[in-house]
Amino acid sequence: MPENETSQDWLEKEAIGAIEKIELLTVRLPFVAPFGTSVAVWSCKEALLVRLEDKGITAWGECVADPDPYYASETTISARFIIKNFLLPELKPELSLAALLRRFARVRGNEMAKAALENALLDLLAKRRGLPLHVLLGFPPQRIMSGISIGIQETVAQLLEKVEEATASGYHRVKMKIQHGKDVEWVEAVRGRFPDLALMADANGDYTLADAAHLARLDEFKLTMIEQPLSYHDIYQHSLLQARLKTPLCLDESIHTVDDAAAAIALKSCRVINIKQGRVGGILEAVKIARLCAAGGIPTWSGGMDETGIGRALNIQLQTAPGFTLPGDTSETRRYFHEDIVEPGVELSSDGFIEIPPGAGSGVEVVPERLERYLLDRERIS
Ligand code: OSB
Ligand code: MG
Repeated sequence: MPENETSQDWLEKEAIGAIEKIELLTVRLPFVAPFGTSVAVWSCKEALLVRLEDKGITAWGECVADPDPYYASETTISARFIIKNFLLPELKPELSLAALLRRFARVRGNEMAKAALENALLDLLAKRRGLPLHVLLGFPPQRIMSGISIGIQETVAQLLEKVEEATASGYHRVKMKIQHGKDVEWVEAVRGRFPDLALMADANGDYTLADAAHLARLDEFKLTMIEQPLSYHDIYQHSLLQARLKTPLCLDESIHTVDDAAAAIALKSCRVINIKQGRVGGILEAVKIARLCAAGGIPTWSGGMDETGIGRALNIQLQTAPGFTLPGDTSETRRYFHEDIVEPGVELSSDGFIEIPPGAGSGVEVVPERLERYLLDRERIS
């Protein structure tokens, strides 16, 4: 299906229709190893899931909010509150998805809550047609580039070991988390050992403009980018920092909407944007941001939130959209969990690429026994 006006008719014109059963679930899956960042160390993935059931079809959405407000202000509990009290009450069978999303716009912020419900509705609409989500969206299939995000380690030796494992697995690029005290020397060590590696660093907002000279010391290590060096809600100060650095900056936390992306591009706050569909209110907003970036000459990539297989599958489908020209944070299932709740899991092929799973919707199926094993609570809404 070509990406044109007619292929998107369903979005504006087709009614979502009745949905027999709507549930909110919370799961908690232990990580293979704790994931350290400058803002928090997470040892498990706790996620709010949206489950829709209709005429034998089950569709899923995953909210990327954590139980804590350390990466973003939304949490699993705030998202549940917003979905139950403000988003689901707007869901009427006669509305198209586009009309529903316009109603969601009245709710300020809360992009992670909105994305979770939009995820589930897109999965449902695609499964009703028996189409993979990327086909419904009008994007041709392609193999997806891989990337890995390595958390803050105790020692430089441990970091080098993790980078070694990642390169041996075939990842197309490696991201290392940095923070005050674990930055210049740590990047220098990795670059010294891996001279040709596509390497970037993510600070999760650990620095201020007063650190500009310190951050400029990273310029000599040929990083592909430095992600979110400054505050989670800043766009302007990043433009001042970018003017002082050779290394491209990439915004993550600061970008919640297509307007944020437009501001960042206009101000030259960054030369790359990390698009997390869960952080920007869903896949359709993510596609708009990718289009804007492509038009502005800003490469983009799909970030991750250590999602379960549900969210990761949606991130994979999203990367078929034009504009996703860089490897994202899409890694193999085994890098996160001993056991995930979906099949098939993500695996890298020998050349480091990821195949889009062939099934309808997101392409993955939740395995009931596994869901049961990691389930914290399950609430039927309607
Ligand atoms: O800043 O990109 C980030 C994980 C959780 C919260 C924030 C971030 C991350 C990652 C890992 O970097 C992404 C992934 O592997 O899914
Ligand atoms: Mg980041």
